[in-house]
Amino acid sequence: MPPVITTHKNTDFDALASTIGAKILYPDAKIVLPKQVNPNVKAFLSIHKDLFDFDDPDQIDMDGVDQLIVVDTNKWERLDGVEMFRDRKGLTVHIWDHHSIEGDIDSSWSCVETVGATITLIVKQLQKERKLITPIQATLFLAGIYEDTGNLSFPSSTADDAYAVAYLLERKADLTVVGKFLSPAYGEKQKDILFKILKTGIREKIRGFTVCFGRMEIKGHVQNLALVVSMYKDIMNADASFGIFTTQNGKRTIIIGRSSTDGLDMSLLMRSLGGGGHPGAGSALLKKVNPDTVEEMIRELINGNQQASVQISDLMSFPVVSIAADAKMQEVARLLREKGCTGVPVVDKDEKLVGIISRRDFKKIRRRSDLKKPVKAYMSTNIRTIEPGMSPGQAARIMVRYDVGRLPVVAGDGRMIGIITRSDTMLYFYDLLPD
Ligand SMILES: [Mn+2]
Repeated sequence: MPPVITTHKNTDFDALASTIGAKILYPDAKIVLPKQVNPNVKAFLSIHKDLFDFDDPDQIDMDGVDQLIVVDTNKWERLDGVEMFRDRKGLTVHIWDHHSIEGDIDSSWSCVETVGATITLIVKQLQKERKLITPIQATLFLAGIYEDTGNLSFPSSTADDAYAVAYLLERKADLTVVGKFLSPAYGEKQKDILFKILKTGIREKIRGFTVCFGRMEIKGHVQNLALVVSMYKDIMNADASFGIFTTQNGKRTIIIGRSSTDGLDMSLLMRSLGGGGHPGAGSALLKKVNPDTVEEMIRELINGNQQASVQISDLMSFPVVSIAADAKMQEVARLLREKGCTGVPVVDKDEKLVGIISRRDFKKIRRRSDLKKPVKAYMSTNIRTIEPGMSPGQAARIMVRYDVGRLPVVAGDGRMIGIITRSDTMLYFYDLLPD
């Protein structure tokens, strides 16, 4: 009996490509696609369907099947049309997947690696077995990698994904076709919604982030709402945007979030609302809620979910070398020499930050006796500081905007509790932090 290849509901390009790729590895297998596929995949299939060998599930004798190949997922609940296999005795299951989250499908063999796309793993195997890939197959496989890795720009992308891309281009993958099917449909409906929320939405500062909220009642099914929310964020030049869409007279509310800052993790935020997603994108579906309440919940989550992501307090150095405001300039000179630094923060008796004194300030010294004068006479009081709960991204932005290499970290009561330098933030961005 032929094996069956299947994949997850709301099939995306990676999932579709992986079924076609798997069919080359398991030539006599039949492909069973879920009923629900993503809109852009549907558009692709409407043109290419005959070129690929899909099977009508009704035409397959499912009773005789003793091997199942699952690609791009490892959870039963994400499959569709293969329920009869769930408790089948003697069924051999192979899994090809790139999701690190553990699923509930027991496999006798699996190829699971955390690469950007499942099709990357399959392409690697095809290459190893020297299987022929046609230009159209190469095009579909490339679309799979590009969609899941954001054209190799998402942090989940790996060298293996890039090698697979190179190989597929060599096999004549067509970038024009890839671009055409990956650029999502932005139509009249989406445009109307975008214009409406641009007009009625609100933009505000929450915990230092620019966040905007757009709300709308929608009728019927609208595709690609996520694209609208993403464009909304870009046009408003915000760190994050939320679309709160109600349907059927408030029976259902879908919340879609997009974030372009590491300080606002959409997957954490949406998980708190019962949904999920990635750090940059997430969504949740709520029943019978007031949009006002939803907005308020999101505000509270943003204000409260600081512990989730890396904060300045995780990166800063402390204790900080500092000097008292009434210390003499000659003491400063000695301290700078000893510590080999270019400047030190100045604090008052209560450890409150009052200024910063650096080598430059010594230029203001005219005669020797000036060295006996107190630091507060020479220090600069125009200081940029940062709060411990802010994100490394915010620190980097302040450093770039004001051209400063170090930021004192000041707690709510004005006490200086640490300092963060350019190299601390660089370490964070280059992932050199110890776990
Ligand atoms: Mn995938």
